[in-house]
Amino acid sequence: MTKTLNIAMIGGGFMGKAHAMAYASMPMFFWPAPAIPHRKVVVDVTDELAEAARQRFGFDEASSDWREVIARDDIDVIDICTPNNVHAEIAIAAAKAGKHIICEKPLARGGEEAKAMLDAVEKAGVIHMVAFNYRRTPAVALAKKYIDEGRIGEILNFRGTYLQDWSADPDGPLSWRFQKKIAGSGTIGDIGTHVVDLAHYLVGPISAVSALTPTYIKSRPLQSGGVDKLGASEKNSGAPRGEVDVDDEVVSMLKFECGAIGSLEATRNGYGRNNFITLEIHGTKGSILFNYERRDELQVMFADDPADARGFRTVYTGPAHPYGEGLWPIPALGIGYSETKIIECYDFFNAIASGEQPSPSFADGYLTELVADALITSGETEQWVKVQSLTA
Ligand code: NAI
Ligand code: 4PW
Repeated sequence: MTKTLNIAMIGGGFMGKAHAMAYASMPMFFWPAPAIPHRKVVVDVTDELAEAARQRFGFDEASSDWREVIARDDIDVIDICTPNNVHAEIAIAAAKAGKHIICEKPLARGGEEAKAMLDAVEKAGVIHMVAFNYRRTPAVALAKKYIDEGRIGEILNFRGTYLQDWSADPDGPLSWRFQKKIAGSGTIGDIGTHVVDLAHYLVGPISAVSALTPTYIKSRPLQSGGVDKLGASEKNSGAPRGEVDVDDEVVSMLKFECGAIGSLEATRNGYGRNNFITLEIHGTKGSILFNYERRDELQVMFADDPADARGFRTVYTGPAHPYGEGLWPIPALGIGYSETKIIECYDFFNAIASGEQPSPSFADGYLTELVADALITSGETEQWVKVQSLTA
């Protein structure tokens, strides 16, 4: 009989929707499931918001008090889907209560908070995961497989981009993503950390950065509600404006511990770009190219191909590739954002069932925060900055 684990999900916004869908779908894709996620309680800031989330996302109960929920004996997993400012407080309380934890990215507002979270989960001995879901795209996991098998040789260069345009309009509201006290940083933490996670996953730890981190739009109209609609909410040029105190864009050169070099670019102000995550990786025996907007495909070039057949080929991910056993029966039926969250849920529940920490764990999330800190410092000083070592 497959075990059932009770989930308390804190935060019923965009990620609340994605995680609730994953809990419902995971056993439908991956069967037998490592455990059945049961949507027990959803928490939001008011009773009204929590009740709306309960009805919409299929939870048994609603609450506006996450502390009370964490203290309950019948909750096995705490899922943190709130803005970044409360990740640490909730995760540390959940660890102390002995709950397994999945926390949305970025893990925290910087290295110091992330370290406190890591210490708490390690002390408690619970399973912990940070929700960098893009590495769960089957084509990205396939790139990792090729790299681990040495199919493209030693990695020389990693180029990663994450380009969007939802914040390019200066009259887009001052949501929590533009406030340092809530988000920690701007583009760096919000989407740059996804690229850092992908770089760490595919190439290994980043050791130094040299970044530029401009803020283009210095003020935005104040927003009434708390939920961030990512530029889709009302634009109100007449409303009182508040200061933007985070970066709009980051462009950085990278050095990796393994000796590879690379670059990272992330912006939310790049008109025409939507969720343009691209990875181009050159090795001594071949190259890999991935574009999330064509996420069923991995472009690969192997240098030992016959001379008359050299060039990038397109591999469509399917049953022969990572996670293919649980997804769709033939390639190119279509992997979506939801599938990355379903796979993430599967890996998290596998970790709980096996007792082995998943990746990315809070340790990985902490390392990513150290790179984010280095990017911020480098942007402020316009100098190369070494990433603090995990063991320092
Ligand atoms: P959102 O603004 O859509 O929703 C946040 C929800 O949390 C709201 O319902 C809000 O009322 C609630 N909330 C705020 N403070 C709370 C508290 N103290 N207790 C209980 N509920 C609280 O935000 P979104 O987009 O869902 O982002 C949440 C987190 O997920 C952030 O850390 C963000 O960086 C991350 N995220 C990750 C994505 C990914 O692809 N992995 C995509 C989007 C967001
Ligand atoms: O984590 C990221 C976000 O905060 C995302 O994956 C996309 O950009 C969607 O929302 C933002």
